[in-house]
Amino acid sequence: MDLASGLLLGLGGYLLIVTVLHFLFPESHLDWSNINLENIAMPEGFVWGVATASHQIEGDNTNNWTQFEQREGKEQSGKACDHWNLWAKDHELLSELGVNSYRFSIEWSRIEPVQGEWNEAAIEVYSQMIDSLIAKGIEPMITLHHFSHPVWFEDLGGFYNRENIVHFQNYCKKLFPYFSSRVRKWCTVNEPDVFSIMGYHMGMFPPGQRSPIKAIRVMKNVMIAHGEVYHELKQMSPDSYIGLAKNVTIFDPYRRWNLLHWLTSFALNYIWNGAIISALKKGRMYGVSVKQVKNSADFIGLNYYTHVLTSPFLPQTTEIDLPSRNHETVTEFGYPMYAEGLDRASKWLSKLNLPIEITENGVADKEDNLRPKHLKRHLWMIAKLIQEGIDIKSYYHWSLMDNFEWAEGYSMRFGLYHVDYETQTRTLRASGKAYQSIIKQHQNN
Ligand code: IFM
Repeated sequence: MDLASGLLLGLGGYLLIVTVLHFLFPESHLDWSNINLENIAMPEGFVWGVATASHQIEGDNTNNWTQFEQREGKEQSGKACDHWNLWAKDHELLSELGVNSYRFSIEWSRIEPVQGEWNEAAIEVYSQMIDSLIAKGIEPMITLHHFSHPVWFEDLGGFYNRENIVHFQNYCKKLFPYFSSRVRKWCTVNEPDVFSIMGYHMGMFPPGQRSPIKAIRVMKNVMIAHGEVYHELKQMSPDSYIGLAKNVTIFDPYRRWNLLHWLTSFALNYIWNGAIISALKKGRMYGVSVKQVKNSADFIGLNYYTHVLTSPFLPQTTEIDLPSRNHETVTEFGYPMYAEGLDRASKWLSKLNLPIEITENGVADKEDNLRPKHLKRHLWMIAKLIQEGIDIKSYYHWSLMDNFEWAEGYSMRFGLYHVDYETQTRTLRASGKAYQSIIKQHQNN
């Protein structure tokens, strides 16, 4: 074969591969102008919720995050939404919205501020919160670890050291019996993927490290912690409904004709998503056994925000606009609004044969220009998925109110309620009214 024929053959083979990939892994985009977003119909029994997390709203915490904020000279979380004092009023906001479930997290650093010393007063406050929700007809869903933990745990090396997992187990086992007769729904951990990649590879979360190898080790350990806690809590209360909240970010090749972009997307999809699914399904992750993770969930929580267009030049920070398709709207966080990805993420998670709870979905949008449309597109997508037979039980909007958005501080506003941090006034946004009215329509049907 001469050089020209060889080159032609190579080119033909390359084109064949990218064409096959293109059709095997389509990146769906809908023409939203032809879709009636005013007609969202969820089945009876669908759960309407909102979500928050302790460190983002409570205020005056002392944990790995406050330590990091000070050490790195970041914006301080400070009083946040002062929810620790204002929670009863915030529960009224939940009633005003009409939600029938509320996902929030318990701050481990309040429960066990010093290793082995339990703060009964803090447990009592959470207990009162639970009673208040139940009295309002709002079912609590509790997250046990949402990015923040005690300083002593961080100083021991946190989830980087496998031998520290037992401390997380002790905290969960201590807390659970106080609430398990009143609370059925539990998330062990929130977003093991974001927690480990942002903290150990991107350096934007505590402990601010930059090593992909460390990030993978931490993700594996967090999943082991989830598995251990799942089995222990199920033994204590078999009727509990326990899962974890998984952030599914979809990685699509930026240039669909570029094999390197495809390869990057496959690698990232595996590291971020595939490894966790494999852990839950097969008890294996990154080529090693994590047997306690196999079958360790009664549901899978899906936190869905966007897709990321990949090339080998990966961004090393979230503080830039990521690439997007020309027709896509870029949100304030710098990533595109892509409700079609919720369809793809849910169908892909449905391989686990578990009920799906949409434990988070929302958008940073100060002026609330995009949020009403964002909310309706995602709800429309869920209704479609349910009609197609995907077992989605609930939708928890992120977030009830503006709050401390981690590395981005207070600059990103995700709330259905606007928060004035000076006066701690909450004001319902147009998107909040839209959600309220969709919930009401369903209650009247
Ligand atoms: O605010 C976060 C939340 O804590 C975890 N999931 C994504 C949200 C928005 O970025």
